[in-house]
Amino acid sequence: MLDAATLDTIATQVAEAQAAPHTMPKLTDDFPGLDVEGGYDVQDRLLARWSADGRELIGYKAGLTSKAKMEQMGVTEPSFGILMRDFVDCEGSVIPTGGMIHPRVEAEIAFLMKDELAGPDVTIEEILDATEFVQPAIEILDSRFEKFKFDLASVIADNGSAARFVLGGRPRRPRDLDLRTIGLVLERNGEIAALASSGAVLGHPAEAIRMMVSWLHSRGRTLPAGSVVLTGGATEAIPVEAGDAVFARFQDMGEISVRFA
Ligand code: 0L1
Ligand code: MG
Repeated sequence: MLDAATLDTIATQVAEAQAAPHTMPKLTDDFPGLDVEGGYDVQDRLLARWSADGRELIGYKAGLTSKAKMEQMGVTEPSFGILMRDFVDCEGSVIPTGGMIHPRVEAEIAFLMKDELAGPDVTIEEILDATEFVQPAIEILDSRFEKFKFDLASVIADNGSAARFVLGGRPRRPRDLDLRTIGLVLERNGEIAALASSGAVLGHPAEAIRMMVSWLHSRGRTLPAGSVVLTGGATEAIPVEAGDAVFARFQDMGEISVRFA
């Protein structure tokens, strides 16, 4: 376990790599004592700094929740991260890549919560009861690690590679859909880049929220009413560059498009 001063130093390195985007070696190279809990301690420090700067926490992301993503990244458990209001882009936006290192996109199902969830063991039924809407999302990831070489502790400290996200399509009541079998198609420049079913996310995307609430509980927190939750990409993440147009189709939930400039 790392001491508070070392965790502060890591948080400074991560915050700088995110703010004036540049790559860094995976954090465990320089800080071999960094473990998963330490990664979340770094996230807490990022949140404290961003909140002090007037930035607003609006929700949480689960990442690495599908087998495809776990295999792509060489990890065996999901990660969680924080979502700030200034990460949001509007549907149809033109997103500048200038402020990113190596952006990648993934299609995921977002949950908009109407009630708080708390405790070590909420059920899928309780999660569906607490959900106002489910909605299509595109997450734009930007890992700050050189050549995508990282481990779970490092990626957690980098807030799960969070950069931007877009909500779109049609908000739907969660019980009006079978959330295990929604087909997702991710297109880049008119070509199909990835296909998946929503059940690729832990069998049911609400399972990512079940694990998230348990993680929040372990850190003395809850999932507040009003939160946006990204449940994790069902496919692997697809690289994008300036000029690319990305279109994500979600069965019975509508579509989202974004362009990169
Ligand atoms: O949202 C996520 O699945 C987190 C992924 C973290 C690793 C990556 O940069 O792909
Ligand atoms: Mg994601």
